[in-house]
Amino acid sequence: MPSVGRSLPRREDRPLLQGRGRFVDDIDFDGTLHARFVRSSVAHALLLGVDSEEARAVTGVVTVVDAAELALPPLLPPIDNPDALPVPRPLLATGKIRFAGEAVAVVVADSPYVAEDAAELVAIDLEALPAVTTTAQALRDDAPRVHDQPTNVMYDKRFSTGDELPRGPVVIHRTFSSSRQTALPMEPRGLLARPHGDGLEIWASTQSPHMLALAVAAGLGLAEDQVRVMVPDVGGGFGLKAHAYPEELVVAALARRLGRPVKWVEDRAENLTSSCHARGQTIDVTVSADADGVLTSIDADVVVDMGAYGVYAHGHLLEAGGTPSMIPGPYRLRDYRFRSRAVATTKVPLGAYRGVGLPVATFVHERAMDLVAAETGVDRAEVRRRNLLRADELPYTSVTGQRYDSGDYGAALDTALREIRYSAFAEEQAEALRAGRLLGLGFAVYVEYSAVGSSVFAGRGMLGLAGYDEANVVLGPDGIVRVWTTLPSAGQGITTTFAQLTADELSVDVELVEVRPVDTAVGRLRGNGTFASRSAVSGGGAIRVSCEELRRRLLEDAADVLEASPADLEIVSDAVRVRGAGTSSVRLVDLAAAAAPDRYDVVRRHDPEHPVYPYGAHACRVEVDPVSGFVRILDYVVVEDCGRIINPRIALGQTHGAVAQGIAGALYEELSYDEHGQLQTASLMDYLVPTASEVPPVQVEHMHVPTSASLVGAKGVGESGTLAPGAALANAVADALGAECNSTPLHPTVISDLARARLARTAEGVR
Ligand code: SMO
Repeated sequence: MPSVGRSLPRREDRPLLQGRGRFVDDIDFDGTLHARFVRSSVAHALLLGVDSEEARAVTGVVTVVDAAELALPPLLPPIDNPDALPVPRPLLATGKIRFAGEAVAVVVADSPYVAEDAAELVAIDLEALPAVTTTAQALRDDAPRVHDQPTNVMYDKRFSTGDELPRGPVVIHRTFSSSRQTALPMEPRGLLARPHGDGLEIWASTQSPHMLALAVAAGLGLAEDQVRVMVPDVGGGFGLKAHAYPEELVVAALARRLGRPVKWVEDRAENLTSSCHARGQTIDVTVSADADGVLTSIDADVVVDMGAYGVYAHGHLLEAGGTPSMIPGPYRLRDYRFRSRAVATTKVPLGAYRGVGLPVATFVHERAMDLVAAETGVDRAEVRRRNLLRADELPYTSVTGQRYDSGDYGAALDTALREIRYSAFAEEQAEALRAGRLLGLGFAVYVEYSAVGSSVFAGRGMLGLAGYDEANVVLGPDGIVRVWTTLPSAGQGITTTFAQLTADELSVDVELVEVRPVDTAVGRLRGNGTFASRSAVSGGGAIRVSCEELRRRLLEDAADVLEASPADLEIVSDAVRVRGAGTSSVRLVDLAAAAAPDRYDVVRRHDPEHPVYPYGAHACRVEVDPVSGFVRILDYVVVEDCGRIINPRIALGQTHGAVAQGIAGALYEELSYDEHGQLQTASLMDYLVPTASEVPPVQVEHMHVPTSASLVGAKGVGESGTLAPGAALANAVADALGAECNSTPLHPTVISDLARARLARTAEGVR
C-alpha cells in the first residue's frame, strides 16, 4: 500500500512524549567543560579592555578568553552583491560593541553554574557611544556610524520597470510597518564540541549542519573533513537556527585549545538578546489603480532594520532582498519600482524567521488591496479578482523575475470566502453593531517562493548557501533501508515524511525504512540544510533520485538471480519479483547479504532549478472588545496549495503552527527597544507569546494544482501559514473599527481607542 498521503503517526512523537528525546544539553562526556558568554549590557560603545582576573580566580574556572586571546578572524558572510557593503562580525567584540547582548568574552568552567557566576565578575571597560535604535535615526546624516563605513545603509537596491510609472487615477500612499519579532524555538541554541584526532566532533542544535561544519572548518583553519557535525533532537528552529553564529565557532575553538569537550547552551535571555530577530521593517508604498480597482503601478520604499550585523551565511540581505521581490504578490502587475535598504542599527542582528520577508510583503499587498477597494468603492473580494493572475496565465514570470509555476489564486480566494461566509457578513456585522458589538471580517491572498536552489542563491550573491541537498540511501544486510540527508529534523516531522517518500520511491514497506539523524560524516554529503520550506521539495527530490539508482541496482541484481529481464521485475514490500509471475522472487535482505559492500549505498543530489510557489488565501472573523482592545478570533480559515501532501496530519500541524506564529506577529509579539538600545522585552514575562487560549481552531482546506517544478510534487508547507495572518487580521480589525490598521502588532490601546470612537460614531448615527 502506498505510504505517501497517509496520516502515519509521527515517528518523532513517542520518544519525545516519553521523555526520551536527546537534545544537545542531554549529551555529556566525562570531563565536559561549560562555556558562558560575557555579554555587553550597553548597546554601542568603544571597547577599551576586558578584565577577567577576578573571574579566573574562581574555583572551577578553567579559562576566560576575550577577542585578543581568541585571535580568530571575524565571520564574514560570503556575499557577492554590488548593492551590499561587507559586514564582518567579530566572534567576540573587538574595538567596538554594537548591540546589547553582543559577546565580549567567554568563561569556561567545570560546571555551567560556576561559569555563569564567574562571567558576572568579568569587568568590561568601555566608553559609551550614542545608540542607534531606529532606522529613521540611522538614516540621518549626523547619525553615529555603526560600522566603519560612511553610511549606515549596508544594502541599497533600486529596481524600476521604467522612468515614469503610470499613476492614478486612484493613488494611495501609505506607510506600513512590522515590529521586530523573533522565532523563539522552545529549545534555544546550543552545541557541544569535542576534540577528535586533529579535528572536532560537534553536536549542534542547528538547521544547517553542513554549512556549520564548513563555517567552523574555515574559521578555525581546519580541513572540511576534520569537522564532523551531528544533529540530535532539535526543539524547533523556525529560521533562527539556519545560521552559523559566533558562539558556535568560539566553543569549537575552545574545545580544540583545551583538548576537552566544551558545551554551551543558550538561556532564554540570551536567546532574546543575541539570537537573531526578524521582520523589523517600514515600507512606504504608493499604489496606483484605475477607477475599477485594476492596479496600474506600485512604488515601494522598503527600509529594513538589520541590526548590528548580518547573519552567516545569508548576510544582511535576507528581508531587504526578499520583501520587495514579492510585494507584487499574486497579482498582475507590470509597472513596479522599489528601493530596498538594509540599515544598520545598534540592535540584535536580523536573521531568518519562518517566511522571512514574505509576511511583510503579503501585509503590504493585502492592506493595499483593501485600501484600493475602499477608495474605488469596488468590493474588496472583487478588487482582488480583477487583479489576481488567472490559472490559465500561469506559469507567469512576475515583474521581479519570480516564475510562478502553477496555481489557482482565484479559487483559493473564493473557497476562503465561502468558508468564512463572506456574502452573509455585511448584514451580520450591521446587526451586531446595532447591539454595540464590533465584528470584522478580513482576508488575504498570498504566494511565496520555496525550495530556493543554487542558481537563485548565486543570483542573489549569497555564495555560502548550497541551494542543493543530498540523500544517502542504503539497503543494509539486515534488509533495512537507511536514509541520511542534509536536512535535519527540527520538529517538522521529516523523520516520518522522508520515510514515507523513500518507501514509495522504492515500493518497499515503510516499516523497512529508517531516517537517520543528520551526521556530516556519513556519505560525505554536502547540502543546504532545512529552511525556506525546502525539505520536502529539495530533500524529497534527493531521496527520489537516490532511490531511482538504488532501485535500478536492485532490479539489475535480482534479474541475475531470477533469470529475468530487469524490465519484467518489480519491488513489492520486501522483495523483488517477476511481474505477474506469482512465486518467483528474491528478498531484499538476501540481495543485500550477497552484494558487495557499497553496492546498495547510493548518494544523489537534487538542486531545484526553479523555486516552487505555494499559495493560498486566509480569511477570518473577529470581534473587538472596545474596553480592553482584545481581538477575539471567531473563525479562521486557511485555503492552501502545498502540492502533493505526504502526510496530511503533519501538513495540518505545520499549518496550525505557522498560523499561530502569524497571529502572534499580528496581535502580540514585539521586540521593543528604548532609546539607549536596551531591549525592553528580554524575557517571556515581557515578550508576549500567545497561548492556546489566544489561538483559535483553524480550518484548513487544501487545493492541489500540480507543478512540474517539484520532483515529488510537494510544494513546501513549512512557512506558508505565516504569510497571511498579519494581513488577514489587520484587514478584519480595520473592518471592525472602520479605521486603518497599517502596523503590526496591533496594540490593544490603539484598538480600544478606535473601537470606542467607532461606537460613538454609531451612537450619533454616523457611519
Ligand atoms: S525562516 Mo525558515 O527556517 O527559511
